[in-house]
Amino acid sequence: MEDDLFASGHRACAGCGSALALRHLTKAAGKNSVFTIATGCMEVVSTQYPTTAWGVPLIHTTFENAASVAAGIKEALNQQGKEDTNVIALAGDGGMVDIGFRALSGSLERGHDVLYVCYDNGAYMNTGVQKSGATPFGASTTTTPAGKQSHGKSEWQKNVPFIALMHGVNYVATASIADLDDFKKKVKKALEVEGPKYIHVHCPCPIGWGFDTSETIDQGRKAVESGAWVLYEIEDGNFSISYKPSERIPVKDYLSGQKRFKHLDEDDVETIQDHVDRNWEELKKLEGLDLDLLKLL
Ligand SMILES: Cc1ncc(C[n+]2csc(CCOP(=O)(O)OP(=O)(O)O)c2C)c(N)n1
Ligand SMILES: [Mg+2]
Repeated sequence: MEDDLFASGHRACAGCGSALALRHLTKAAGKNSVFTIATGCMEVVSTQYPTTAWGVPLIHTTFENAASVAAGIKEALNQQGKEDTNVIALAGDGGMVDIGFRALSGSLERGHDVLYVCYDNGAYMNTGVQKSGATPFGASTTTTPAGKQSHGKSEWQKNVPFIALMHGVNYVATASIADLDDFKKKVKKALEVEGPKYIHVHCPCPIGWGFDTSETIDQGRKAVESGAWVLYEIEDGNFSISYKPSERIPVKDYLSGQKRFKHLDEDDVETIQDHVDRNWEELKKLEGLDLDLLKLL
């Protein structure tokens, strides 16, 4: 039995995909791990003094510097001869893709032996569902509200896994709470790799996305089955898709179950379907290619 190092009794909402991700991330990483966590839902729900859900050491950083603090911890542990302790920097999409991006980039560049994990619930959920660089196109958020003039967010997502790769990172992966075995396998594999590594895990949020709390896994699965979220890994520059649905379901089946997309008209859905199709075809072309090329200047 794996230890439960992110214990129940925390204050996450029912059906929280991010809490599930943390539970399995900590299980996969094991006891000999130190975490940093940026401000965000997962920190807020798990660390109210004098309680904690954490069975491993955790430092709550500011919103923007989970990656830098993790880098400092790693170097300090090395000085103490504790090279084999896993150091993991954790942040939400706001904290990793946007506001902590500079710290992430600097830490990746310096090459610290740290695993960076972004739990991506698609918006700044803790402060009331503001859009982030990871919010999908068309999603209604409190800062991209759908209405007469707006069909939700008008930009596509920022591709941080590939940006991480281009820093020279030797292990990059995407994951989803819809496939926890795949996620845990990737965490374990990443922790075996020397140097920086990056995992981006897709975590449906019932409150921000607008679906019933019983549907979290189902929403995550529909994202993967439609190709709206693609599971892949890049090991030493070798790209591979981790799961290929025998037949992708229409992206409409994924979008239609969520209130954040309910305003989309047929043209919007077609635009998203075209984008998903193109993304899928382009990613398939990368299989078998050596993406080390992307790391060269
Ligand atoms: C510099 C700074 N700006 C803004 C905030 C307010 N703030 C706290 S949590 C949060 C949202 C976090 O979003 P994300 O990283 O996506 O995590 P989530 O809450 O979605 O889990 C914001 C904006 C802050 N704490 N510090
Ligand atoms: Mg978020």
